[in-house]
Amino acid sequence: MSETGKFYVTTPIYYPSDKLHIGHTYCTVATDAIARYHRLKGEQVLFLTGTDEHGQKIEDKARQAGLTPKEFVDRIVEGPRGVRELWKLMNISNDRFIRTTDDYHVQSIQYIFRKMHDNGDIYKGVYRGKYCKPCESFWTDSQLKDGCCPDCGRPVADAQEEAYFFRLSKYADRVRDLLEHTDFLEPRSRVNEMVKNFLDPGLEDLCVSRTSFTWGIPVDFDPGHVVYVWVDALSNYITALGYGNDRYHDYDQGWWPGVNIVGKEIVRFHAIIWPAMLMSLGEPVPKKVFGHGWLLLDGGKMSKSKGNVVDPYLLAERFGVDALRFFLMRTFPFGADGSFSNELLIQTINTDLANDLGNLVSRTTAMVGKYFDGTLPGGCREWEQPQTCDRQLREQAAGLRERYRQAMDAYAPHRALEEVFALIQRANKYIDETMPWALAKDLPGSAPRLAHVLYNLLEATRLCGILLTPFMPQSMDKLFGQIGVSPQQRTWDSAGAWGGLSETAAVAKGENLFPRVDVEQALAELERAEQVAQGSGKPPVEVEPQLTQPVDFDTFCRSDFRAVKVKDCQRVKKSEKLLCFTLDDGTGTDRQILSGIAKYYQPEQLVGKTLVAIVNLPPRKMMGLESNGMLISAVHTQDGEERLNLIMVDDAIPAGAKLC
Ligand code: ME8
Repeated sequence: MSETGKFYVTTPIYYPSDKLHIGHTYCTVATDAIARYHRLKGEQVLFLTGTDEHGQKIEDKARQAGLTPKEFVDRIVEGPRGVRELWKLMNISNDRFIRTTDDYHVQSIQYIFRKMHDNGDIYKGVYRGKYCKPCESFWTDSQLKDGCCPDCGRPVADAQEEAYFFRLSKYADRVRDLLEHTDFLEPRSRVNEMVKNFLDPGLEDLCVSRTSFTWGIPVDFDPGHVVYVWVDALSNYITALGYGNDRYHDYDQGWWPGVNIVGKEIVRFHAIIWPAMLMSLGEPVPKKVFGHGWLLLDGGKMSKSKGNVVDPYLLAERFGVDALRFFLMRTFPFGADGSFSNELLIQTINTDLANDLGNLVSRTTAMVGKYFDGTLPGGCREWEQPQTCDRQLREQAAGLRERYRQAMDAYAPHRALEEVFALIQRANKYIDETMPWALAKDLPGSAPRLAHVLYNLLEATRLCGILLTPFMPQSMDKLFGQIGVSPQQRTWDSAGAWGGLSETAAVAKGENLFPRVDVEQALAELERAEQVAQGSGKPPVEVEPQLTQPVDFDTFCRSDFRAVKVKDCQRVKKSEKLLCFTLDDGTGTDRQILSGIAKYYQPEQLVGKTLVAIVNLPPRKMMGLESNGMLISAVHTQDGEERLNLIMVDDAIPAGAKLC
């Protein structure tokens, strides 16, 4: 049966300090698959992601880039190849995207801070301790590892300033109870880490405001202070529902508590500070915090500073979005660390997608086409004397949805996929056992048995397709098209029983869903693409697509292009766009051309330059002035902005020279 009810799930909100890498993508894809799974079951889902945009690190980076912090984060969040574009590319189905610079969030944070202050949980004191700037984390001496930040291993700095403190210590017992006696935090191994590393040594009160930088949310009753970035960031999970603001009203509609999916290094914030904040506010703690593992590269966590970032754009463009999504979920047990490599990615695509799933689909659809013209005869669903292999296939399929459900509910998408692939492998074995091509030799007498075998294969494929949809939505849509599955036959309910596919579905072998990847070639291509991306360090340039319609040669030759030298250039009064050029075109009479390029050039820059113009266009009037020709320039788009450059030629080319 479909499930009803509300399911609210979140990813962490990402720091827009650098480009996102495949590790960030891992977490978002996993949360997306979980959200899609709950939607498939018929639940109402609210899926939140976003960006965490305040803090000293961002302020410093913006300064280095010569931008204001807001301009800096806008670029990374909204700009080309930014955060939003990446999630769109990866087909992430978030219902909401929060930026901590959004006005409603700012309003809520001030409300939250004030509320905790007014109830006596926030007080003023002096902060003395160590601060790790890259991690935006305060540490006590006892928490440091070899005098350095225990998270990133980098040096920490002494810090002392007037600050507000949150009475975290007051909530130590309740948090311990929550961790030890409920299944609030999973996997369970993370509970032991929290208890041993943070609760057993004793929880100290937490410094929750700063005065030494300004890029944060001001404490409204003491504006010299900005709210500690983690208090600001963690609250996003409720401010995005409308807690403390009027923008949304979902908090009051029963969407909280939800499930927070996070990486293991930020479990500390989510499993200790976050529930304590909620307790102070008198609000329920999350239903669950799930701390997934890291994707490692060469044994270390991916990070830009280590120079081993793997660009999700390049990987998705080379291998396909669904193949990348699938690989991330299939290969790495969600709660544990895993070693990422391009070889492993290609191997998974070739083995699971091209060989197992791809072959099952292409062989089955090809045989239905070849032996039955794409439509099986009615009555093929059942067979009066099922053979052992028929029974085994159906039995394995029968329990699949339940095994898959258990795995997904335990936040083990890798296990859910393992179950689906076990059926795919069983179905491929069924082809070898039943040998449809041998049955086809005895047609038409063998038609009923052959049709039954092919029906079983289509039906097993349909069931797998439904359960793979949360992981590879676009490809499964194509697959359903090929095996003739209607929308009613793609539902969770219909995945629970054998025989949902209509016997006479229209089957059509289509494009190869998952082409095999040539390992050597793909690795070489990837390396080149990575070199280009890193070498330029800039977002790629976009140019207009080339016209394909030919122009006949004589027409082209009638265009008269000449070198022209700029004698004078002025802005046209009352026009923001136009420059008026006086040009030497070699005829001895000045030529006047108007060009809409004022936004790209100062007039005085152009005097004395030799440009290219087409000189035999009919005269045109603009702003009361006559223009005789057109200057030629090159246009492209970069950083989302259109750029224009006039074509300038060597001074050795005299005014009036014909260009051909
Ligand atoms: O932590 N493998 O943001 P963030 C797996 N703004 N996951 C990885 C990873 C890797 N190699 N690298 C990063 C923050 N992640 C805060 C969150 S939430 C209120 C505030 C995961 O951009 C990481 O574990 O540094 C985290 O869950 C997420 O990416 C965002 O990291």
